[in-house]
Amino acid sequence: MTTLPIPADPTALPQADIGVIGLAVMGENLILNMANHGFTVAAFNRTVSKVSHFTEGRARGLSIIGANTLEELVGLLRRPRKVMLMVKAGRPVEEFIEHLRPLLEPGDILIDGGNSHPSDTQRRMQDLAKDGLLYVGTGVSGGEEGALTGPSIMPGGSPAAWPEIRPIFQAIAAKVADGTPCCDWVGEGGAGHFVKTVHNGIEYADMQMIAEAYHLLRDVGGLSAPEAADVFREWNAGELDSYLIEITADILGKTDDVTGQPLVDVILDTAGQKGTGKWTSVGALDAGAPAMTITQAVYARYMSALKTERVAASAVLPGPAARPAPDRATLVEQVRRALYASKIAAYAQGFQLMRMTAQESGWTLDYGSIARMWRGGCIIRAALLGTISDAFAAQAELPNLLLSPPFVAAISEHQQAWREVIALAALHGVPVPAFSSALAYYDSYRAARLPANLLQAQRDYFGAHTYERTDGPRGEFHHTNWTGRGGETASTTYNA
Ligand code: NBP
Repeated sequence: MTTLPIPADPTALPQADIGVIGLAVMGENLILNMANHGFTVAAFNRTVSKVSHFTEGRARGLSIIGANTLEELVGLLRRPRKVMLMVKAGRPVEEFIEHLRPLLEPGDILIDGGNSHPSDTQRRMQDLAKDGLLYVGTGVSGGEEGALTGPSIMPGGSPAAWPEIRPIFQAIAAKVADGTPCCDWVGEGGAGHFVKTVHNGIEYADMQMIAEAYHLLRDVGGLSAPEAADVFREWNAGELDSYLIEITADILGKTDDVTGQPLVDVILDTAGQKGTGKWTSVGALDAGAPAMTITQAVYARYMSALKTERVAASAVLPGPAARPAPDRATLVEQVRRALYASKIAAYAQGFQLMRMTAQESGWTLDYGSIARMWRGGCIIRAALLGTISDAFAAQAELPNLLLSPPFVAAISEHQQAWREVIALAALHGVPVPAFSSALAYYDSYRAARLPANLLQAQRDYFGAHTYERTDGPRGEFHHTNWTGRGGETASTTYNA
């Protein structure tokens, strides 16, 4: 990291409530949000020219003070000093911590508001505690607009930091209708960044499910983008009410200035990613949590990136014979129901993953509070989160959201359409990996008897991995000499 060798201003007084490093889209807008709420903010950026560009531009006339060096930034801060990093995750965060560490004193607070990996946050918190420094890893969701007008903020780390940063964070966070801020303490160590990671995993699933609904409307129903925009706008007035449905209606209604066609039709069908969906999936695999729909959404982006191969394969691989589609009104309503039911299953997976990881990590997560934090400001904000927060208020230890009475009722009302839409998609050759994995999750979770008895028999057959019997106590393992050629020795039993 290089900073210009401009000396710290010796006349600078410690007058700022917080320092923010990173003047890209998130940092700039968060700083403006803080200043708009009466806080004085010191600002710094690796490329120092961006500091004066900001203070002389968008920040002009506001309580925002530019710093040309880290020393100057630290010198501007009231004690305990609070420094928030809004930079690219990974190496940049590591380097800023290294540079700031000798400049800070015990009790000072370092906050990482980027999308860092929870295990990095956990490690950094433990390491900085050796110098008496408090560390907070916080998820910030809501993109550019949220950062400016009210994001959802999910802080975790050193608990002693929370009373110090709470007034700033809760002031700038989004508020739900009753005024509750979409920001509360999540838990120790990497808990805040973990919850943000799961938020992003759910976001991947939500976006993929919406894309599949659009694909069905387009390729089975024959709807144009503006027609689909009207459908999404209508859906947004009902139980699907959410930010992502709302912006989808806007996107589908937008015309390309160059061609005059719907803009969405001229956008190449390859999706990028910054990795948080993959982290959620890897975390789910590590925790043994079946977050199937979130993982399918990650795979769907990988598949979309194979554009050249897909185009070549489309000329070779046969699809199903053409068949009539249901009438438009029926299709639209069935897809709506399938989308809502799939969404419930995807959120259930995210909350199940959080519960399983929290147990392993020793965190006490408040799931109702997490749902409330996601009700405003963030990308997955949705009316559904109100029902989720109520479900945990009614039963804090709810093992799975699918079991909550309002969701039992919603799925029993929608499941027929859900099944028919997935069958229809298969018959028309339209891939719906998120919809179908969500239904598979639902059907697996409600199955009192899965075919894993056969898997276990196969494992015992070739590897003497033993099995438990339906007519015996749990934990009692048996081995069968299936072929008469094997011995009686069983393999060690463990879960891997
Ligand atoms: P970026 O993720 O694009 O990061 C830009 C900032 O990182 C700039 O200040 C840049 O300094 C600095 N930086 C880079 Br890039 N490489 C650096 C290095 N090697 N050493 C020091 N600084 C370096 O900005 P963003 O989109 O505002 O996101 C900031 C954080 O918030 C990220 O972790 C991101 O994942 C997270 N986030 C983003 C969004 C979003 O919607 N964009 C939403 C939620 C969370 P420079 O100006 O000198 O290049």
